[in-house]
Amino acid sequence: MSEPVLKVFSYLPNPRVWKALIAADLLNLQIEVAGDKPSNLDKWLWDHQARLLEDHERHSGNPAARESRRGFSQTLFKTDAFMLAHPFGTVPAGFSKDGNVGIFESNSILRAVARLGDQAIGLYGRDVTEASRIDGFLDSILVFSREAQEYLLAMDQMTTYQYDRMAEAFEFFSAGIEQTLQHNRFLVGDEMTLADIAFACDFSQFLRERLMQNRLDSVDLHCISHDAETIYPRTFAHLQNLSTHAVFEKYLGDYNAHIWL
Ligand SMILES: N[C@@H](CCC(=O)N[C@@H](CS)C(=O)NCC(=O)O)C(=O)O
Repeated sequence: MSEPVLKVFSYLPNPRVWKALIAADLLNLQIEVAGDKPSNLDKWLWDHQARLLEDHERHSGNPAARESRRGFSQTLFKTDAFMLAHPFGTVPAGFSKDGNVGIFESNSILRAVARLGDQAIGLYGRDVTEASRIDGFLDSILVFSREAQEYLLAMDQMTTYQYDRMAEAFEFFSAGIEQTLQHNRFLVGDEMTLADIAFACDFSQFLRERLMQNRLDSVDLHCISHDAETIYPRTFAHLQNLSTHAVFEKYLGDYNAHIWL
């Protein structure tokens, strides 16, 4: 087996990590992944040499102890070196293999993998304009997934404001994906690229809202994507095709099984 080209620390499993792992498999590269289930990440030292903390290290006087910012509610233990490498203090946290450079934002970790791989495979496009178009999709996917993150985290105290924002973001994003799939087999042209990988992982994560309908019942709201297959058939067919691709299936497993029931 070849040497890992990057290291990633995260809660696991995490669709945002799958992006990099899928790309790495397609490029025949290795990534070293460390982490634990979300509720255990407060037991870890967040660092390029992440490790489980000893019980006596887990106290508020530890210089690494920091208030969590987004998606966590516990005190987290992030070293100064981690914060230098990852100014926003988030996971997934990518690192160059020597640990000296932090790569943050899952789409940028994905880009890093593609840049480290064989360009002839075309995952990051065939020329500068294609690569820029892929970047455009990655940016749109990030905007969508940021809204989805806020929405999914608010599930137990949903407000009309939050719900309406998500509904609008979902409509805007899905309409764009549907539009482009009228002309291409993949999001950019007729070959799979980083755009398809990020789309599959982030769109799938948003669609977990369908498994949370009971939490919306109390505020008389219907999950936003119900019936979306009929409005955006190409988008859902694309997700289904990608989900059954052997490399995607390796990481997504039955994550999307609830969609095709
Ligand atoms: N858009 C980012 C999202 C990363 C993010 O927001 N991660 C959250 C967990 S979902 C985090 O690490 N929070 C750390 C904290 O709460 O301090 C990505 O795709 O990497």
